Amino acid sequence: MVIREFVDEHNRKALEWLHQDYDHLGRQLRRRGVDIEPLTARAMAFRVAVPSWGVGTGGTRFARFPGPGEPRNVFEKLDDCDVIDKMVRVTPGISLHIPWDEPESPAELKAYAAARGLFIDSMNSNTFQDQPGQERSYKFGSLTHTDAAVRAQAVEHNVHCIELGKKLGARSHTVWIGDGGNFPGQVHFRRALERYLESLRAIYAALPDGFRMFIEHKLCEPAFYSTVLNDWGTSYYCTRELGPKAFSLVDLGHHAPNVNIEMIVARLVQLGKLAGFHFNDSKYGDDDLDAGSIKPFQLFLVFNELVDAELEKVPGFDPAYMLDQSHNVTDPIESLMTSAVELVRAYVQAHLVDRAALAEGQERNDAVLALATLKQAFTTDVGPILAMARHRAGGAIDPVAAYRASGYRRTKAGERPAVAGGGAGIV
Ligand code: RM4
Ligand code: MN
Ligand code: MN
Repeated sequence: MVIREFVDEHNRKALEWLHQDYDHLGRQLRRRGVDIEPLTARAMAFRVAVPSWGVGTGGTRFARFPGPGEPRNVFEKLDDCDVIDKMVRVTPGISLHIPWDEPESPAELKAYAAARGLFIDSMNSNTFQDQPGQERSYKFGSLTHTDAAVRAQAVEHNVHCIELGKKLGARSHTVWIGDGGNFPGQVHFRRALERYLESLRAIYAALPDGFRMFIEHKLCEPAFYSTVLNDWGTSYYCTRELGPKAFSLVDLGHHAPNVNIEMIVARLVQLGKLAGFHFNDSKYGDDDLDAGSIKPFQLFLVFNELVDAELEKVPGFDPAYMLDQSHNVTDPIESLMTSAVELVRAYVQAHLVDRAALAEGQERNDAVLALATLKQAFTTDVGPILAMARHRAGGAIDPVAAYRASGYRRTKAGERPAVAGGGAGIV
């Protein structure tokens, strides 16, 4: 299966129209005093990591409906990630989940990724499930468990992830915990947080130079009454207590509906503790939908804050962009490509914001001018810029159409008969 051939064939058909659209948009932007070429260069330079667990089909609390040709091990997951990157050209980094992706030989896995132009970007620990043969259970928590022996086991697993990450060339380790309470009174809030910090300190001590630790808050799920790391403020407190290698990660699906996430982003930027993102979208909870599918304006506003910080050169500003999705009803490859494209869209649109006009609106308390300035950028169809960027980088002008035409999923359905427990999907 030579993906490149399908991309080229598809692009040949679409290229003439793309040139027309791109030239037209270029003329429109020039009238606004904007040069299209630097925007295209920015679109080409954007990067977001793909989650290994995202290339499998997820499920709900009720059922999982496996899709055809799902990857059955980490190598097959990388094959799917490779297709995504060949199409969209912005996703060479991969986030791994341990032990779902535990390699027998880290060197072999690293080489397998490198041979495809991919690399392991980030590690994720899993202390929200019990693994076969595991000595102590996480049923009542892991890093915050009342039993010190369970906490030690969870710490050890995280240290193992960091050690493995070093061998794989990863640059960060993300800790998300399922710890919390289902009933009022079940968990002593203050003591649980103290235990959490104590465990995190032990993990933090294992970080090599240049390796960052991200902690990820979540307001509910799997425990529905309370979680230990419930919000960004608690997360900020913990990362500040831990030290300069600890940062607070924002997963867009981990907040209550209507929370002003772009403002949380601005706060964490200002406080020097923004780790980066798990991008996805949601209507009610941790829905893990494709980025920008429910609230594209929110996604744009998040990027507006990020680009503002980038242009202002805020010291230490270096966020890690990662996707974190689970797909119940779509082909995971199509969903992940779509999300990656939507992020580049929001990023380029945020670069279109007339910052001088916005500042003027803010200084003069002119809310109409300020909002209109943002809306002008948000309503500009930057599709031709994104498509041209992909084309110039050797990717697909229309990734989903090219992928469908390639028959990749059909081929894999024949090659990969289903197995149980492939470590795909969930939450
Ligand atoms: C959690 C969280 C984590 C992810 C797990 C699978 O809700 O978003 O980032 O690793 O799900
Ligand atoms: Mn996440
Ligand atoms: Mn999540």
